[in-house]
Amino acid sequence: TVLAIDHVGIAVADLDAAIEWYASTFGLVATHTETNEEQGVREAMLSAPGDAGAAVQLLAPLREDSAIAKFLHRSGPGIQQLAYRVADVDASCEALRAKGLRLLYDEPRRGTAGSRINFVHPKDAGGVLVELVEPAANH
Ligand code: CMX
Repeated sequence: TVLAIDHVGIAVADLDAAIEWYASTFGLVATHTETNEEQGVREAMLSAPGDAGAAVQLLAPLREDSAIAKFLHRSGPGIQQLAYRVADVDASCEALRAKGLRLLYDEPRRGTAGSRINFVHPKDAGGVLVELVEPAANH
């Protein structure tokens, strides 16, 4: 069961330039930045000041062979993923597998701020790369 829309992920070429652009254009504030070597990204979570709702996640590639670098080469900058927050990512993956959807990883991997994540293949989710996020606070 989905608890909330956690974030929308946007692929960008230059993280610092994008953080500055979102701040000066829309007034969004970076609340967290992080490097995730396994995912090959530098990332930032942005929110409107005082808003605890869904975040905008900026994703910049660390390496040419990363998913974000491939996305940028194919599609250019833009929305790369939609992330749903779930209470139990293992249970959610099992339920979706039982419906015949392909999950990208056999076991959840580490996402933002120690969360546990997995992805539904975009071809099984209406053309949208869907991320499932179990926040770290649940452990
Ligand atoms: N959204 C929608 N469709 C996408 C997509 C995306 N982000 N990425 C690829 N696709 C489409 C492609 O256009 C392609 O469609 P066609 O066959 O019609 O051309 C199809 O999916 C399959 O493409 P592919 O070349 O087989 O697969 P890719 O090598 O592009 O990999 C994916 C796609 C989703 C498996 C890969 O991006 C992946 O493993 N993603 C998960 C990890 C990730 O995105 N990490 C970065 C974020 C980290 C984080 O959030 O913490």
